[in-house]
Amino acid sequence: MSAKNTSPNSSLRSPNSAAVTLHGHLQSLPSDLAKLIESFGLISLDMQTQFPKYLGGSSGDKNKYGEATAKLDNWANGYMCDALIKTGLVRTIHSEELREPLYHNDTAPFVVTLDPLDGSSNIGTNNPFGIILGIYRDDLPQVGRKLEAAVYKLYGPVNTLVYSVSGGDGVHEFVKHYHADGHAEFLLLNKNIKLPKKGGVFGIGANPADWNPRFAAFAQGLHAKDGLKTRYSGSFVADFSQVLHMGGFFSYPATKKIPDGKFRLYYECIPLSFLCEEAGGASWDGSASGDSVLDRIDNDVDARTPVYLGNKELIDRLKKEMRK
Ligand code: AFP
Repeated sequence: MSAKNTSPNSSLRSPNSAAVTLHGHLQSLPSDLAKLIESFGLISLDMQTQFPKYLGGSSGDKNKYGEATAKLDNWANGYMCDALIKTGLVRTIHSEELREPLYHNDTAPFVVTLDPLDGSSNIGTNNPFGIILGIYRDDLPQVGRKLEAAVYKLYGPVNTLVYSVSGGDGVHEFVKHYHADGHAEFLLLNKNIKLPKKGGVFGIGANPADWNPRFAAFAQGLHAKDGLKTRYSGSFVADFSQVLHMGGFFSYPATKKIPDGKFRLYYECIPLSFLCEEAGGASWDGSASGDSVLDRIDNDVDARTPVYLGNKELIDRLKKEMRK
């Protein structure tokens, strides 16, 4: 069977000058939340102009996971943390690249989780990478269901921002647009995005030789039975963006070597699972109880988790096939 549905449900195009701005779109939200999401967007625009200065491989340091960090990882983390603190809206920052949480202002309304540069191994090859932000009102640890909003930035051929808020009206995508006078702004590109009913692509990390045989059989079926195309970029944000627009499946599974998975529950998996579920998809943390990633309870903010997300029908089928 050949792939039938690889054209995205929603797509990149040039917004017209009457398009809704991110600022305008956020006005229905509580003003503190609107300001934090907008500030994050503006900070990410400033950051991009400086990326070329911080290329050049490894920083020589390791992060709390024992992984070598790139120069751009460390710079992006410092820049984003400083700028978020300056908004006055952030009480605590938990970052993938900070050994300890950054406590700042007891009276500020939000606690955030940050992956300041998701997909660092793509820097050297000029492939896409992004930033992932989770926003909470209460202190962490918390189950993902308590998330107030999730936002991701994707630096691809163009620069996009995708957000959704709890109890809001879906997942919305904005694109960086240059006005005639040269100033840049985010304009609405796709409103209330839903995963297409029939998936188009799938991406799976880790060494296939280490996959659980039942999971390997499921993955083979995605190709052979469902006609999905394989796409794996090395950046969770970029891979998730494909699933969001084209439908399908993404996983970094539990394996023999990494039974707890590789991805970080709070910094990566909760925000992107939240966006997936808000867009009509589903997520699973690999647990026998069949929990969504958003219901996983882990008191360690630095914890890892297996992650499986995408079209609900595929996640349901995977759970069933793993139980056989
Ligand atoms: P960081 O760049 O934030 O360290 O995360 C990268 C990542 O967790 C995720 O974004 C990628 O999809 C994945 O690792 C790539 O892992 P592999 O290189 O093992 O495929």
